[in-house]
Amino acid sequence: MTRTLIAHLSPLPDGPVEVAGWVETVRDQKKVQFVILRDETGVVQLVNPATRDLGEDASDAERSAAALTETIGGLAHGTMVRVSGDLKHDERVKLGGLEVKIGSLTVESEALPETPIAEDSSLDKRLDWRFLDLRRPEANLIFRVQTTFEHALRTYFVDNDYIEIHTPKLMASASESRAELFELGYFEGTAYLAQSPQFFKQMAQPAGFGKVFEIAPAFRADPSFTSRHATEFTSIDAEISWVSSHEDVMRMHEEALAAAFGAVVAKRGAAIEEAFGVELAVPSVPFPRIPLAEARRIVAEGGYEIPRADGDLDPEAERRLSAWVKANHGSDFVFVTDYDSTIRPFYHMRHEGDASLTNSYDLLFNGVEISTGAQREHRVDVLIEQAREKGLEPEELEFYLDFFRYGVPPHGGFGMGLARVLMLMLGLSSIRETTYLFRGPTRLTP
Ligand code: AMO
Repeated sequence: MTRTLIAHLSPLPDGPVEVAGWVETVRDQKKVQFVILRDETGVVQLVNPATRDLGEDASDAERSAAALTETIGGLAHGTMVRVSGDLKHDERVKLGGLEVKIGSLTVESEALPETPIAEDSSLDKRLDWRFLDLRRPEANLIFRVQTTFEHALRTYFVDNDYIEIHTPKLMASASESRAELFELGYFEGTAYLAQSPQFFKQMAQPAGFGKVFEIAPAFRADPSFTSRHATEFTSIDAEISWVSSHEDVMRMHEEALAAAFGAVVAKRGAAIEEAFGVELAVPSVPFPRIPLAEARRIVAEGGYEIPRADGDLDPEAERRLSAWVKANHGSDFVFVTDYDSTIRPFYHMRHEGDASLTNSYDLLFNGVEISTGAQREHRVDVLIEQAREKGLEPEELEFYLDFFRYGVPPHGGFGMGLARVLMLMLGLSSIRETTYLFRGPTRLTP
């Protein structure tokens, strides 16, 4: 008989079934035993009439029933078992109105009797035992939501004629700030882990690919221990040709997000509300757009002083701006646009006629930055000048600068952290919860 997933038991008629999963609890009573069995889809109650204290003249059937009783009585939490039995619908059973009467039970893999984590374990301890932590249905749901979200994004990109690319994660130079660069020995020389597919997704533009996307790891040697930073994270990147400004990028970005949220709400909305108490809505587009200068004003008028008046919004300012946007525009999302060129990388295009501002944006969702996007500078002479201004040596960037010497369409794109989107979507407090295996300054295992 083939195994039935626990969530698929309910519509089946009473009769023989096989289920498999891990033991949550055993209630071993004198005359009857109950096992709560969980698999990746749900829980079901198993029942076995106990057979004990056999006399000398017990039959073979009685002896095997007694052996089954003993096995069940000794099952530790987490033990993986396969069970054949009889499904019976019974309204009196609190757990889903059904139970399986055990016919035979095979222990496939025993668990040690003491589970190393409990419900009240610290997040760090849970991450030490991530494979056990992930057995929680809420944790399982996070990654089902992630799957739906990513799938919907991919569908959006594919339906809109994007090409999916896979760019190398070993690089000869930095692509973002040099301060956050992982360096590693590479035969006789040095290589760096890609901080972003920035240069290579841009390369797809002179390559004539038009629209590209990538969902892949990015690495940052960021020593911080905040709830939103990891040293390795999954980055969702897109880059498109023939944009007139960052407005074209934002339009594509919000459309992709609305489509992906739509899919998550439709497929997982009810489960999300039940597990996390979050009533997820499909965001309406366009998202509000607020130039950074105005965002700073709004935050200042609200009584908060940004640490560096000409710098980026800090986390508190992001929270305050998002609260203002929610109150005044009813949106959980906001594009903060037109960043000063002093706080943007050399490859961002600057405003025509005002080089102090860039054609760029950050996207905030529920108070936290989830993405950066921009139109890129595609005029090679301007690009070289901007690189020099940022203290970069054009010689180090020759391979990148070559992309702009043989014809390149105006282009732009964005990078977005997957774990951050999920954290904010589900109202969780750290990307450690929404990353399958978190990597930080002091965490390289499991
Ligand atoms: P940026 O550096 O702003 O832009 O990164 C884009 C998005 O990636 C996520 N992110 C991170 N997530 C977890 N841990 C980190 N250490 C981390 N660093 C970044 C955030 C962030 O908004 N090349 C540009 C994008 C572009 O212009 O296309 C870039 O990488 O969600």
